[in-house]
Amino acid sequence: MDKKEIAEIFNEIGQLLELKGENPFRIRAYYNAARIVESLQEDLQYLVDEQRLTDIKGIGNDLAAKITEMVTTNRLEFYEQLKASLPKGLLDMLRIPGFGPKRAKIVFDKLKVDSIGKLEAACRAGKVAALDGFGEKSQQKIIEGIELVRKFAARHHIHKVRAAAEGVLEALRALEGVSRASVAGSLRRCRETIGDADFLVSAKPKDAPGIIAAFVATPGVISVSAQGETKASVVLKGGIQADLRVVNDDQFAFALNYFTGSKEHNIAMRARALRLKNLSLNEYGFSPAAEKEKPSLRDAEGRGRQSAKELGSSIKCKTEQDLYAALDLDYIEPELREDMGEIEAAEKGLLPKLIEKENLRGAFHVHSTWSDGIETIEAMAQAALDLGLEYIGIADHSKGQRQANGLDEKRLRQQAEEIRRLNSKQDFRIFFGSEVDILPDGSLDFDDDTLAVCDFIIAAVHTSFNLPAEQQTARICKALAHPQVTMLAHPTGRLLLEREGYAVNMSDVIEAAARYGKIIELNAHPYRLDMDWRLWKRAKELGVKCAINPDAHNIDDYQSLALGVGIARKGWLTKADVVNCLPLKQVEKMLLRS
Ligand code: DGT
Ligand code: CA
Ligand code: CA
Repeated sequence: MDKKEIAEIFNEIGQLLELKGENPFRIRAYYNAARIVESLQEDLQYLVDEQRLTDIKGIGNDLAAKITEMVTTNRLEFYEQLKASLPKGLLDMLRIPGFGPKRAKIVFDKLKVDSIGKLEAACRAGKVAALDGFGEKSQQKIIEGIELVRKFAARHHIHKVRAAAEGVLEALRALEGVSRASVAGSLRRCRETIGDADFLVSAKPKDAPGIIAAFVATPGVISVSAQGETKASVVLKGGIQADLRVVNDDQFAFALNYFTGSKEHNIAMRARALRLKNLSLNEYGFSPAAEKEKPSLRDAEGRGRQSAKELGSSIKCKTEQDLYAALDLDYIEPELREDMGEIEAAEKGLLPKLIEKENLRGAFHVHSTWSDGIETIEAMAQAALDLGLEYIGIADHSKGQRQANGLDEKRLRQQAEEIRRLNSKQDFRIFFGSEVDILPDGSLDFDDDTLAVCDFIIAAVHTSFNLPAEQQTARICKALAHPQVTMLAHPTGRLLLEREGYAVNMSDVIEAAARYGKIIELNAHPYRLDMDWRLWKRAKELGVKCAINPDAHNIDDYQSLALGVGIARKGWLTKADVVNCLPLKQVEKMLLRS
């Protein structure tokens, strides 16, 4: 088990103990342990081997023994027993937003409710509202929360699926007889959430069954849903569904294109093949279109498959590049294949040269121990330097964020001093910023003199999510109009698969950013990916710049920058559109000007 998995189990133990009404100190110790383990920099295996776990603050003998057990045996007996001692549905209920262990315990104790289904029934019968400390409003919230859980149940955050898919892909590539292997589907297109992971492999037909058999036995596969000669569906660790197809190598480019999708992109491609070349296109290849196929798009979708099998492919395409070229198109990167104008642009040679991970030169929106980050400024700077970056922008919370240890005016000035000191003794540049709360009326959490201490200001909504859209929009636009604001943080406040963003008119916000020359953040945290990729094309047209921000609270969080780049690519952005692709000198100039 790795750090993340162990941290998750400690968190769950905390919740299970809360459900049992255990001693709060004992509960807190597990939540703390989860945080500590997740942010550990050292290798766990090493700490276990050297028996040095107890050197870590907050890890005593008992926790050390549990971590050792998990690292060495991949399970934790204590946790298994604890889980077995409570109804499983009780834990499921904790996935309902805003419904924690304390509330779960009450409905369990008072109403014998031990599953989401029973909870919903109890709410609909008005029994939950009647409980002490609940009321009509929270009952309604729970019903809405259950609907959200259902809506989101079948999808996963992309970083989780990526992590699970990496190992599978590696295992596939290592198999005997495999010539090429790739992920496909929404994972390859870098969608923000993923329904299932799709894998594609090319091999000789005689090797296909062996490859399928090896796939379903890959470590990380927890159950097999379907298994045939050339395809299989499984469930990976974390409940992630995955599909594998095996095709001949001369079909690979076609199959990769088809299974990468999107479905809408495929339909447009097929229509183009038919219209322009009188060819039928499907996952096996091109073939001459049958006479009856020509009339309509709908027919093209339905009948292509059959005729290709009958006729065999007539144009060879080794790669997807060849396939697009055969349709007189520039190569279209997977991230763009959403039928949002990419085919027209590829036809005219107007596709942008998309930003790449290597283009990033720095990162704004980095937290430190001064607010709710877990590393010092110096450690965050060093880690960024190690990643090859030239600068970071520290932006801890402002005073309104009391629970996040936000800085007041005095501490902000002290932090400015500290950063000046750090900058004077190293080559690496730390810009001094603040993630300043936008108050409900659109004013900022600091006065202008205080704001002026900073090199840059990230304005952020963290409160009053329930304002009517018009008011929320006006609030944000007013903050953007403030001369000292540099950029807007996570514009909708959404938490993917957990909470919808607040109601806000994003096209007004984008226009305001354009009017006032303000940057919009692409918050790269895998739960946010906010501003949404669908909106960047419009922002770019209006000249609004993007900052791909890690919103880093620990060193690992810098990894999300790569995901941010994927989403920026999905939004058609080039390195010229992204301010943290600028070299240090130009960032200095940009911040001085604003
Ligand atoms: P997901 O799994 O919901 O996140 O999204 P995808 O895009 O991975 O969808 P999935 O796994 O159902 O199918 C993978 C790709 O296969 C999809 O992107 C396009 C292609 N595909 C699936 N069904 C159809 C279809 O009915 N027509 C066409 N043209 N393509 C399809
Ligand atoms: Ca999929
Ligand atoms: Ca699939």
